[in-house]
Amino acid sequence: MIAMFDSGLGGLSVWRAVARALPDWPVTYLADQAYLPYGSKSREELTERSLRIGHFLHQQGAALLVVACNTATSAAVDVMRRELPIPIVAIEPAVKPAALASHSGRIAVLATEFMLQSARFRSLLQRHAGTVEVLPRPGRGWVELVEAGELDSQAAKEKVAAVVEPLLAEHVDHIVLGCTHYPFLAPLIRELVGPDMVLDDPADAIARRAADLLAGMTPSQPAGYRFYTTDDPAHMSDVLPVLIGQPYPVLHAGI
Ligand code: DGN
Repeated sequence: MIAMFDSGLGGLSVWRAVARALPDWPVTYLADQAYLPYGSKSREELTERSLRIGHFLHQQGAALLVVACNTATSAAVDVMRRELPIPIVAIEPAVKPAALASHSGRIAVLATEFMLQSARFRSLLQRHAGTVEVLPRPGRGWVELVEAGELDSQAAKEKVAAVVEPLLAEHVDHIVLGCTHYPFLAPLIRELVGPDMVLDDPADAIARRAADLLAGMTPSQPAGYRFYTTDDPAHMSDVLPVLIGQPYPVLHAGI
């Protein structure tokens, strides 16, 4: 089985891509909603949660772990790779493809405060931004909107505009969606930026990487999707159809 986790429901933007690319594989998704938001936690807390979740999912039979949370990657991916006996595919903001493709030489990266202040993000910029100027911007309030399944409300429009409108005068030609919650707000971003702005979402690249690592392996369980939350399953069940178009039962993980 392919296991995935995020602080909440944002990683479902990666789940969509993985489920599409690997239809024969069962996928188990865990939302650590009892500890959301990750953006305001310490590195120690994020490492502790990521390892606990990784061990839980490994015990459930994971052949591969997808870290569908940029913030968890930035805090804990090295420790996870050392401690967990399964391959790990970890999402990171798509700075490299955006910098390579930018014509204006200016790109924006939207992510959590934690991610934007992390050493891993600085290193990502040093390795891949080249001569491109990078404008880092936190998507304040966006995670909460997606968690509530509020993708089109007046409040959602205002919170998205507060971050995106100031970018319009900055001559950026790419907006990197560096938090897995943000692709669910892409339609609102698109309304503001028009058709020519590129919105970089690494979900499909993550799915391709997972497919490469699993090539030649056969799943030991039948295909199908399982969802866990560390918080109230009723809330996640209500929001799932808004985000992925269909309902699924949600189990509680007491970890
Ligand atoms: N979805 C997470 C990410 O990609 O960084 C973070 C959400 C959060 O908990 N702040």
